[in-house]
Amino acid sequence: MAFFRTLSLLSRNRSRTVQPSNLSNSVRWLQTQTSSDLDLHSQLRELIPEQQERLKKLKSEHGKVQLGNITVDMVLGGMRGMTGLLWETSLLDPDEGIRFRGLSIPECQKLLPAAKPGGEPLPEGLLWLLLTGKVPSKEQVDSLSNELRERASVPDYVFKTIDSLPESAHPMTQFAAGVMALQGERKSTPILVLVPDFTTRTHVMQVESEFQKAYEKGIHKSKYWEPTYEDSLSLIARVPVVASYVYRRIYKDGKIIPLDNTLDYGANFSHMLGFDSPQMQELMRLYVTIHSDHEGGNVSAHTGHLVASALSDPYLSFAAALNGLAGPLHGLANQEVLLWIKSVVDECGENMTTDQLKEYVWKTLNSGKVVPGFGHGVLRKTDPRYTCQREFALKHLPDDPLFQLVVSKLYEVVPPILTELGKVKNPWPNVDAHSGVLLNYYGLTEARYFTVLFGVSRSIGICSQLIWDRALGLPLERPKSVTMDWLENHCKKVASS
Ligand code: CMX
Repeated sequence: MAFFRTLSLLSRNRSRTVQPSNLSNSVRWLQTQTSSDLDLHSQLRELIPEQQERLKKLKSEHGKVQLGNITVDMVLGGMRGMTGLLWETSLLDPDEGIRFRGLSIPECQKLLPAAKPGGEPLPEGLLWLLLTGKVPSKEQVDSLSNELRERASVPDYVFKTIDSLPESAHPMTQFAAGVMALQGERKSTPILVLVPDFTTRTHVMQVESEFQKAYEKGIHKSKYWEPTYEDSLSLIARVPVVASYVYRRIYKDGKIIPLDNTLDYGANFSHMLGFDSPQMQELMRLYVTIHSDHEGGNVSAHTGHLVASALSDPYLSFAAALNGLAGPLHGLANQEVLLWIKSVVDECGENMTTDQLKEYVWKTLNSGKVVPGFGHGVLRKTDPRYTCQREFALKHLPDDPLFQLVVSKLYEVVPPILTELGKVKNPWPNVDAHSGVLLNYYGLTEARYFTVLFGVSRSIGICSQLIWDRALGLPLERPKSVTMDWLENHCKKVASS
């Protein structure tokens, strides 16, 4: 096989089975699988035919079953409440929050292998879970860690692409440019091209993407998932290297720290950024795990999925997803929260009174801004990703003044004010309300960088689903749009009938 998958079958080991109360169907079907090798790719190869059959049956037996009615409100309201996407890796319940292949965050913390007993889950374990629906053994996770390290080499032209941007460019811009460059070319094969003056010159035009190479050669659609798997695993392996390059370039005088061949994914990312304390490594494992996936409709996941539906390769699709993540109503809220909290402290002091904080929240709202870190498009309760970060803080930094401000004062003050507005559907904190405070405590104080961390984590969820998109042969996404004229006429017709 032309692909450069390097993991060998090291030993035989049976997967752990799990018995949480409400396992989803996806986890249940996968528990019945008996394959026990350490190779993720072989496991997927076994699982895919069964899921293809499942989808076929769903289409043929239940294709005409209705899932709801689309209203004008939904069309005008950003498609809220419209069920319109298949997304296998996770499902978001408005009250309970996210479940990864049926497992809640506390269940993942309990069941997924950790670096040491009782520690936070290793993100590689979550990747295995998202891809296979099985809780992996520690040996499987170690094997995947090893594979990701082996895939983590980043060609020099990626760094040159980033270097061609001004250092003042937003870290997300530099990161997304680096990811786009990853799709580029490793071995140059000059080809002749015609230029406008009708002369010819040599030009290099090849891609790193295994999917694109295979597509150009004419791969059969039933095999699309294989090069997509190769690209996805390589992309997931490489994004921490690109992301930490951006960080060190902007904030640490370009002093780059290479990958450590003894560390797992989360710890290595922390290490390459320049943070080697065991607690920061644990935080990074938790951070990467909980930010990875949030079902399919959020802007970054949906963008990645949409772009990939045109058979764009994983690098192109994920770079597009990052550009969506960089918006302040989505992933940029990660940075906005800390900047906002710092501006509150600057104005009111660390020992601000509740009344001063209320006044600042109202000032924010009255100036037409949102309070970052609160509200959600789907969730209707406090985000469990917020809660688990709060628990981490209670364990490791209970006396940190910013943590005190976030958990006690903001939690007390903001939800009643947002409720008073009368239009906010969820006044409770989301994932972004907490993460910046934790990172800041461990010395990662550069808030403008935070969304890049979110982006690294999202590669795991978006690429896992992308592999399944290809395996299941999901089609080009192309919903129908209408004009206001069309809607008005339609409503008139409905009223008259
Ligand atoms: N502060 C002020 N107003 C808010 C608000 C907040 N935190 N959350 C919602 N609202 C407003 C909306 O702007 C909207 O106002 P208009 O009708 O005037 O446009 C109204 O309340 C209704 O919005 P909604 O249905 O409750 O929420 P949406 O699904 O439209 O938006 C979200 C969801 C996340 C964009 C919104 O809650 C928000 O802007 N929050 C702050 C930014 C943030 O934290 N984003 C991160 C979300 C998590 C993530 O993706 O990372």
